[in-house]
Amino acid sequence: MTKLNQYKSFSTMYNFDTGELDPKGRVITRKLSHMSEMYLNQEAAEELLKEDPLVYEVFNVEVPETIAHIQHCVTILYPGKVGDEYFMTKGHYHEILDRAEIYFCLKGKGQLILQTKEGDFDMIEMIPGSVAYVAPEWAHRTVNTGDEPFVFFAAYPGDAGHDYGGIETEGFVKLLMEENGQSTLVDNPRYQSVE
Ligand code: S6P
Ligand code: ZN
Repeated sequence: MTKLNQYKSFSTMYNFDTGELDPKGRVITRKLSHMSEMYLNQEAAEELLKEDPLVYEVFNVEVPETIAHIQHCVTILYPGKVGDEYFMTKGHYHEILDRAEIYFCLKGKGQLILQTKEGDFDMIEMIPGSVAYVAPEWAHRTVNTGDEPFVFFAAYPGDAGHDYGGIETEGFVKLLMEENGQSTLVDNPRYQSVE
């Protein structure tokens, strides 16, 4: 007699026009008020908080958070700036630090900012078609450097989890700002090693 498998396969539909998933799954909505203290120019953040714009949304396909599964989701990061600093995701390490991730850019353009707890830093350009590999132990944040929504698909081990810890208070070692119409990396004066 055939034994029934405990798992079920399924698909989700990506909408190429809206960038959303159908079904939407577990939706995370981050407005400026959820992360305004992460931007360098606090005066500009205060001013923009009057409107409290939507910075990004994540559509998470719901699968169990165990190593047997693969979490996957789509992020829509809207265009905008706080002062000269582009709209960005909070950024995180994985709670289980050595869990890698794959990002696939579908729409718009941006940069994937990466760093390790040892202080290594890296940046990968994301345009439609870019498939980026976030290696184990690297924190990752995306930044929208364009003027349309930057949309990417991500997949990572089911048990990875998210650690926002030090990044929420100190940010990344470098910030991506617009200077004379060009995206430019600058040292983050608030950053100290999280070690
Ligand atoms: C999850 C993956 C992405 C981000 C999303 C929002 O491991 O890296 O789905 O969660 O882009 O970023 P953040 O930093 O607010 O979780
Ligand atoms: Zn991640």
